[in-house]
Amino acid sequence: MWILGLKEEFEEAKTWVATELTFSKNVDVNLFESTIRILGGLLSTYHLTGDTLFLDKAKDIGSRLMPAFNTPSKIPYSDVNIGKGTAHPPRWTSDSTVAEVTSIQLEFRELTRLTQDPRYQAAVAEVMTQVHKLDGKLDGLVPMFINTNNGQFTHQGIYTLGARADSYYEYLLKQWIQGGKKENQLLEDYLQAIEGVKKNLLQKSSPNGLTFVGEVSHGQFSPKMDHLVCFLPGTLALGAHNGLPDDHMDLAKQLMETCYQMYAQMETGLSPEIVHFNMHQGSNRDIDVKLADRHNLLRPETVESLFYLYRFTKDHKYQDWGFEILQNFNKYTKVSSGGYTSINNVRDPDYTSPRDKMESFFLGETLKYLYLLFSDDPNLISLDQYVFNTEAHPLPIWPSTA
Ligand code: DMJ
Repeated sequence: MWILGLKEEFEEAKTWVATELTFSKNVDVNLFESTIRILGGLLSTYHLTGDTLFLDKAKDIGSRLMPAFNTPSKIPYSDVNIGKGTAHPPRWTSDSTVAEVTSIQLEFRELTRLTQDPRYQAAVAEVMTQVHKLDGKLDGLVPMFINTNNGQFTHQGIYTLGARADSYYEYLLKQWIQGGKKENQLLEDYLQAIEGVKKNLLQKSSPNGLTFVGEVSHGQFSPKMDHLVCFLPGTLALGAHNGLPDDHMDLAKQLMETCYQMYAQMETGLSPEIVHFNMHQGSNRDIDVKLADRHNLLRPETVESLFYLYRFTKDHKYQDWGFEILQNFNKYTKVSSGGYTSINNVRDPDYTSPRDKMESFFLGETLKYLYLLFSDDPNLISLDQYVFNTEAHPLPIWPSTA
């Protein structure tokens, strides 16, 4: 609301935060989701407005999430009771998700900088140090699960840039940027991972030669790509903007085209959750969608990447693609009583099968990135001053102390 200039609505929401938002509740929350959405949102709003109400609330939720790190390995549990101060893994396992434990760092590091309490940063830095040293990576690519008792990767052998691993890669680069590009280990792990992507996961589809990022499962390549992977063009472009190799930008542009095609080639012009690319000579279409994968959850990754690509290249085709996507969200997911909904089927314009569910990331990310994509003001959340957390909440790049 603040970024979009909705000042009246913002004041109303602020009153709600001041009078209604309380975290002393006997409720289990997910550490990752609460960090990126609530802690990240509060920290960001504090920076944009300068209002200490939001910092106080950020400190409150941040400290209530800390019991998650009390594990034998110091790799955090997935769930915390923010009222009782107890934490636990999901009922069926003692594993946590790799993307979840490695995508809370921007927020807790910032909380330490603002509060001067070193415990937040120390807890999340310990996770990065351990993950850096672990065996079981494939050329810098990480498995999807990590055990909270022994700190080792589990269910090894599957490598993806999609669900459960995605934002590990995003936060390597973004922590390096947040900290003023000094933490070399983060940069090295990021660069190695991108080489790992090129070597193991990158292929071209048939007949049109779209570059895509597949998965490796126990040594076998699978041409499966989650919509979640579409964060990667934006992240690669951000890296190139920060001095990383030019070929990262070339790859960003190729993958951006592919992510756009995941929308454009569907009957509704909206991407499904997962696609499979054809690699056989003579296939007549590049993209297949399995019945179970035809849903669209209003996810942000493609429009997020379009925003980065437009900011850095000024090529208007990225705005045009984003506008097409927005029009299709309006056509197929807008609800007459207000709001938008996830749909079950992007392949049938006459039977999209609405779910009656709108994820908060549609407002926090998808619409915010579309707004920023259509703005021609490079200073509206300058990418040289801010780094977006994985829920699209801008946090400041730390001022240089040198
Ligand atoms: C968001 O919560 C974040 O962007 C996360 O990194 C991935 N999943 C959703 C959006 O798709």
